[in-house]
Amino acid sequence: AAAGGDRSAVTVIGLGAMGAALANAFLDSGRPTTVWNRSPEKADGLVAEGAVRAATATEAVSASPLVVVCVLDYRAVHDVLGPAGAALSGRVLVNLTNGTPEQARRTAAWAAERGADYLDGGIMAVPPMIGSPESVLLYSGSADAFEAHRRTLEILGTGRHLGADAGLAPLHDLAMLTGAYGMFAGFLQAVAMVGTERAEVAEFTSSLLVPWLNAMTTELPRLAERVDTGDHATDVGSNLAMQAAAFPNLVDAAGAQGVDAGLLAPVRALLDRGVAEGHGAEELSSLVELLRKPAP
Ligand code: FVH
Repeated sequence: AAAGGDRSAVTVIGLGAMGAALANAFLDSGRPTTVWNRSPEKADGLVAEGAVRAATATEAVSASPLVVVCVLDYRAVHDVLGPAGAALSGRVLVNLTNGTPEQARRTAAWAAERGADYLDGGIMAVPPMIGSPESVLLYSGSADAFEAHRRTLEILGTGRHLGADAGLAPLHDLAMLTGAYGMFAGFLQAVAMVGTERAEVAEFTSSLLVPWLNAMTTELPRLAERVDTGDHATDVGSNLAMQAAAFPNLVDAAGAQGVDAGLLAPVRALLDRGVAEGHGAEELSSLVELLRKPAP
């Protein structure tokens, strides 16, 4: 079949929680799917569903025009693909392993030396979401390879190609994970604190915390516009000086409840620095300028 056509074959290397979900999605949509994993028994369920088990990573690479790799880290990518390098020639390698922009760029150069087109990818989903439109996958690298295999890649979820620089997908992936970890850190701190006075935190989370966080996320596009324009004049009456004055209460109350306030310390320090450097009358968005100019 033509690359990207309805029946074009695909290889999946790495069958951990995510790799197995990727292979399952290809199989469910009827694609001839070859799989390989360092621990071969992880392929058993997929083989029972119709996948072809490759004996080696090189055999797996050789089986399909499109090779998807999803292993723990980039060291594992190179452990697995190092011996298979020559077999990559003329194929498209899609690396969905989490890593840094620099690792992606180096791997793109490594793939190019072996005659392969390269796409780096960031999966913005957990394994059960794979195959649904809510699963978003960020790609960067060869635009031609993305277009050629778009229909196959969109089996996994909604695909977004961000540009020719292979580092762009991991940059955006890590930025989005940073946002998510900020939210999770806030959740952990909030329930640790309120849980000192409540028998459970589930009702607090669903009836109070989640609606509050949802309301706060509606502020983000407005703050992002401030970042883009560099105009941080406040129009909502929540300037940095007010926030810096109130923030110690979060720290003190946590401490008084016997809860570690360590997660809050860097935010407090950043607010204080914003005020000290003359941004007290401005919006929270002005702190981005400070983050881009780390304190000495
Ligand atoms: N699971 C998730 O929720 C997230 C969602 C977003 C994307 N991440 C990234 O996806 C990569 C794979 O994650 P995973 O969830 O599949 O991870 P594990 O279940 O721990 O499976 C790890 C696989 O990597 C293989 N592996 C590890 N080291 C080596 C190596 N040196 N040589 C060859 N293979 C290696 C491992 O093989 P085995 O232990 O079964 O033999 C698994 O196949 C990851 O980058 C996430 O950040 C997932």
